[in-house]
Amino acid sequence: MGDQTLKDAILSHLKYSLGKDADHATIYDWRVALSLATRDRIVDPWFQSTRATYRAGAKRVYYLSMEFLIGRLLEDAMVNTGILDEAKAAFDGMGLPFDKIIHDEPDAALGNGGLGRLAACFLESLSTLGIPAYGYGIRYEHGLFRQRFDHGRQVEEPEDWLTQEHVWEFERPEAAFEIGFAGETFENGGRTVWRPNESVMAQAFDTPVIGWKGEWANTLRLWGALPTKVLDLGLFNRGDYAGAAEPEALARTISRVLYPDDTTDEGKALRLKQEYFFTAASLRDILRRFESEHSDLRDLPKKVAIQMNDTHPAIAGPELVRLLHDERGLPFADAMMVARGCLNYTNHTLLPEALERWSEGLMGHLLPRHMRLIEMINESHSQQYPGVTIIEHDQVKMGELSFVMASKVNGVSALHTELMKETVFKDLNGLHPERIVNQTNGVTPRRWLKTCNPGLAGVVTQAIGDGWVGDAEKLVELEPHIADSGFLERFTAAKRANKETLSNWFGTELGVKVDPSAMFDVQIKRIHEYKRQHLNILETIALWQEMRDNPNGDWTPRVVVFGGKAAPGYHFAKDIIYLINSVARVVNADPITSKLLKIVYPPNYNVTLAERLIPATDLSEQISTAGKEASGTGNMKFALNGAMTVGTLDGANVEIREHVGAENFFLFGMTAQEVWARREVEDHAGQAIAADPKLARALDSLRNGTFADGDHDRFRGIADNVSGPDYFLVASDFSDYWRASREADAAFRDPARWARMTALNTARSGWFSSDRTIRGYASEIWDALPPKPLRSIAAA
Ligand code: 9GP
Repeated sequence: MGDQTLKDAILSHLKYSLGKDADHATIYDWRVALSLATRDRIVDPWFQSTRATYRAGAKRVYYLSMEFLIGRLLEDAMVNTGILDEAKAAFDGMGLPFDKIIHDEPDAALGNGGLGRLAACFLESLSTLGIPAYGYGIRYEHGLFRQRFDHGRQVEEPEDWLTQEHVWEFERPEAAFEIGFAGETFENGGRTVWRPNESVMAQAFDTPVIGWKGEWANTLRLWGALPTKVLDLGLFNRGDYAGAAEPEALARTISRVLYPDDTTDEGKALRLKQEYFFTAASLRDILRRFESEHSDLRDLPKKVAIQMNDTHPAIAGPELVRLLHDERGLPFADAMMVARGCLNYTNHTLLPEALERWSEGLMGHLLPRHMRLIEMINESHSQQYPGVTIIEHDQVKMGELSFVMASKVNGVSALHTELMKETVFKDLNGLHPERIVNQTNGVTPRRWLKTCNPGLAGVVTQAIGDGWVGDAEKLVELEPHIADSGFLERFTAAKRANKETLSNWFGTELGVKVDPSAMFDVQIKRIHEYKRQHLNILETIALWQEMRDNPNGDWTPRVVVFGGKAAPGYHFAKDIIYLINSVARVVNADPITSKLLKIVYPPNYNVTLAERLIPATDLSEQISTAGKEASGTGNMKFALNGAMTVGTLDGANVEIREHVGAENFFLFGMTAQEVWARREVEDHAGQAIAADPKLARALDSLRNGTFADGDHDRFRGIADNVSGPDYFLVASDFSDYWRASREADAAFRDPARWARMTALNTARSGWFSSDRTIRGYASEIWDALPPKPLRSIAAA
């Protein structure tokens, strides 16, 4: 490296790492060469960070997560190391298409949604703040499935990001642990020994994660599964080639596919194996690192804070006790105390079907020693605190296990944390009232404003300087500028330019022509009944019907955009997708409303698509049934990028509204308490439908074949659900949603007012930075600090 310019470094990698000469290099070659040149700028701060951590004997944070939805890394890394402009100039100078090169990168979809993306934001913030940390997870060969639509229906195809070399990672063959399953336990010399009869190797792959300004880098360590024995030579020599290759195939299965569903319970045994696999490998790595520096295991909580991201790594409790008690000989009570001193648990959902439970039979078979330890943990807890059990109806309740084994348990928004105390963990909270704390989620402003929305970020920086990038709460300094019409014009022009870019993309990629001056109304997230995409499409149908009745009315033209995947086995959610696409087909072809309403559903929603849609959004749809969305993080990204929200009092919407001001938020719907009361009302849906002819008419259109080529039955299931049980209260919230949506329309027709409201959303959203969230975890949960001010480390 030395004094080499970035351009020289790119050319040098092209030649010596890829073996290509510039005349014959493809876009892929250039992208890999640029990535390697960027990675070179990260390695030194990465080493310095590790050295500084060792020198200071600092406490490390270990974030255990089944999912890290990191998306593309190149642009983010260039932004954080400050080389983006130089890179662009280098490629412009060579006459090469810079945008195309950076968009060549595959989107690493190692997560389902919010939980995984949160983990990725947290890693970046941990590095930005200089807190020594490791993210631990699984290196899935296939991330979340790729979604395509076949005549409007979702089709899942395997995702294959690793068919290309993943240039950011370093393979660590020396960092490998043998992980066992099943087998038997026996007593030997006063200790319990577990002898598994099946095992795989967990091998580490490290990706450095660089923080803002390139001063500190932490490590994302993902485990890949390898066979302990590559080939059964005996079988091979006897001609049984398939049998001989089986150990390898079976082992690799563990890290082959991201479990595509966070709500249903297929593939249980494999899922439990995945959970144990990465948790066990991570804990061994953590203990190895600790023991290389310290001798007294009782000091572990002083040096190690482990965060269990949801219950997926909950087996960490019994596994850590096993490592300390069975393998290292600490008395059981001490092992419990040390383990609990290190472990913390974040709960991300109150949905009962998403709170994991494992049958005792499966747990006892795959992890016999752990099952026994869970019984011991349960006994020791219930002796001290009668009334709560971890094992019930032959099932291990992983939420309760995590709670009992954690120092702190946190929810992810103020409302969610309160509801946790009142519902799922009511009894445990009564026994341990100090244990539950709140840490409202956040998003990194580097990726979710500076990188994804350079136009708007430039307007902000021009007004207040770039201090906001490292300290997003400085965005409040925008407020005085909002009185300046020149600033508002620039703000609006940046949004308008993003909308034009997106409109062109809709045209070229999806064949849908939209008017960039229409209101862009966007709902992007996993498709789920509680998120209520069906409420949105019903309201859109009603709007279309009203527009057709009165095409010359005072309408605000809308482009309604959806994005999101449904779990493959979640049929109702897949029907909602089919309905949205079917409505889009009819509405978009309607000449009467063609200037007023369009519906766009780009397939395969992922991080990259979010980065494209959010900067161009006017109205953000956050319309879940109150009490169901733990927090949401998309809601924060939209507000930060100057979109207005139409939303319920759910998750972090509540705090967003408090921050941006009630007058800058379109609120509708019942509160969580009202939702509970409403469910008790007999025929609540029927009453709501009878009271709102627009809703009745929209539901009729689902039953009379309007969107189904005359087929009366295709979408009847959705109509019947909303008219009948309607657990998610679509019917009951419909009228108020309609009202709030029309208020949004009216506000949009007043451009000066709209501009002010949206700029205030940006100015007041700095609190939703994941830097603030991580500071909260660091002080209230981990007791972890940066070893030194960052600049002095970089200089050392
Ligand atoms: O559903 C929650 C979402 O509301 C939250 O923002 C996110 C991050 O905390 O976690 C989601 N939960 C899950 O993905 C699975 O429990």
